[in-house]
Amino acid sequence: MATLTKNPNVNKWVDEMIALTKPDKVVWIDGSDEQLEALRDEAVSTGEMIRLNQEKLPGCLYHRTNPNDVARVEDRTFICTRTKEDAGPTNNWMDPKEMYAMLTPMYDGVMKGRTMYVIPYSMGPIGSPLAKVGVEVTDSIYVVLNMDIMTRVGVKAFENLGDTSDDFVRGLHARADIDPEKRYIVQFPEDNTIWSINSGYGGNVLLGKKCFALRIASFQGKNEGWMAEHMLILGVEKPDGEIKYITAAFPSACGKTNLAMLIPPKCYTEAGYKVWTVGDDIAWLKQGDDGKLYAINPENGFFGVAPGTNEKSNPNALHTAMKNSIFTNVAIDNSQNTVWWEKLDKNPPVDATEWKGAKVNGPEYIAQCNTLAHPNSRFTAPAENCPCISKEFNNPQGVPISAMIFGGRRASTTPLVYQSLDWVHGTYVGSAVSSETTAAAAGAVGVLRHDPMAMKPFIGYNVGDYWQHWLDMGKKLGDNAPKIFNVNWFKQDENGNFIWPGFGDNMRVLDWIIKRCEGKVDAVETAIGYLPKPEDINLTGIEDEVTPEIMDKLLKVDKDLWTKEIAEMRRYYKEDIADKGGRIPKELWEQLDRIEANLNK
Ligand code: GTP
Ligand code: SPV
Ligand code: MN
Repeated sequence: MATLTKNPNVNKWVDEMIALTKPDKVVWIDGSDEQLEALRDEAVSTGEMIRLNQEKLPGCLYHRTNPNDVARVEDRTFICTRTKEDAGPTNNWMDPKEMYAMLTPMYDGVMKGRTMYVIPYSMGPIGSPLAKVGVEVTDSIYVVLNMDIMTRVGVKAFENLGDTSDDFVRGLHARADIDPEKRYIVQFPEDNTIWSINSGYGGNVLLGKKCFALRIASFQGKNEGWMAEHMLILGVEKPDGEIKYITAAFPSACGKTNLAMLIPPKCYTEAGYKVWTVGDDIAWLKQGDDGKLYAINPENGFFGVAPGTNEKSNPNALHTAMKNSIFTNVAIDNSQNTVWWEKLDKNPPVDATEWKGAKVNGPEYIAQCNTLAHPNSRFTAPAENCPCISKEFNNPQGVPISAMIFGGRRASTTPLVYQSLDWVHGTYVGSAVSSETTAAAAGAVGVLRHDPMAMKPFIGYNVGDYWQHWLDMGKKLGDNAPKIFNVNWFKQDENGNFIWPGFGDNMRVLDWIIKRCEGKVDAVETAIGYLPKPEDINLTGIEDEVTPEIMDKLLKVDKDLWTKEIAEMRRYYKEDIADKGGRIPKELWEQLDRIEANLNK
């Protein structure tokens, strides 16, 4: 099939990829409904995808990945800059020449007997000055159909590129043998290039997402004066109609999709508050002509964690995924050919197919401590389905940001919410994010690890330079800089139960954050930042659950724990970052000194 663009840079690169991988057939994805429907039919006929109950789940498909291939693989993810120092201590690195030399034979002829799909796509609204173009070649229809939901795919994506520009990200993906020992997810930031092989799962292969929109884009953002962050974007509409926009960075599977689609408690909805979703995972941020910081969501859909999503926790996500969506590694309820996952409801299907494909008696199987759905099983759903999608979702200029939030899973130490003293301190707070690990990445779950700005797996260059870039952005923004906060929805009691109800009730914390931005509420200055006075968190309707004693625990700054926390940060900065080539700005060291001195006062 003929190429879809006159751009010689695109065509030359695609020809090179064809010569390397030697597919039997090449198909350019134009983005038309007919072409995509034909691909769905083909994937269903080969068994790659399963068509679900079309009455209950119209347009929905199911896909199961190899059980060895169910999450991002951070130990096999590389940033290949010319020098090791430029990749820095948080990334795996190899010399680009060596990496190309190692991978080229693996791709040689890898698509023989298969079809190569060439996917042009835009990250960001077509025509947006903040949008960027990518082209992914892949031998997976699953990738094509997911990219169609997650990005703006087809001929229209080339509009932004034009006929001569070379500014597009080149993504090469081949499934190969799904051999975990030969799996590589490799970014070459200086070449605008991504090579992925031996995986067929989500973030490893939907190259527009983490590989481009965070790893490559963070590198581009540093060079071009903007930011690519692992952040949701939401708008809080107040009773007077004004909408305040907030971003929040939490590590993978720590609540971004849930917060982005939050439904406020009754006392807020009745007063006229409403939350609108702009994005649930990634934000690209740039200073506007008026000096303020504006954010776009470069994505066009949601790749959300399925388990835990239900009519109570996140009805908006559930409804979003009820049509034209793809489900990966959830369970199938065979009696009606629908999907099920843990905590969807209290009635696991009796006649079930679990995520690995075995037919089981659901309840009995669960009783043996197995899960029907993989903990990192996901839905891929179009943003346009979302009942609370912001009317600014496609605004090419983005939305102005008033506050930025960091957070993570912390059983102790970190209070429910606090505000940083200023942008530099806020940058320190971001650098100090740590969180108990989840199933979103391969490896142990529940281990506390540092995850600066929730970007540890996604910073495409030296983490010290990344922190410097944050400081530089703050200088540029000056008085227009958003206020920076930290939250923790995951504080636990002695028995390991969460003491904050979370989900919709997180609105109560957003409310305080907005009032702080507007200068409408006081705070208590502590060594770690500004904390709410307990009476300033609205508990209407949950007074029984969140008693004054619990509120005390939620807002406590425990001197001993924080002294340990700061000591650990000092160790982290020195041993894990500075000693390993991380170029930490001196302003951040000074923050450590200041907090430590204040704790000892
Ligand atoms: P990625 O897509 O991996 O980047 O994840 P995410 O940050 O979007 O996380 P998501 O919103 O999908 O939430 C992941 C898990 O955290 C789910 O199991 C949720 O049920 C749980 N969760 C989300 N918000 C809260 C909360 O406020 N409190 C508690 N206790 N759990 C929450
Ligand atoms: C994450 O792990 O942060 C995700 C899912 O959003 S993935 O696209 O696989 O990275
Ligand atoms: Mn994510």
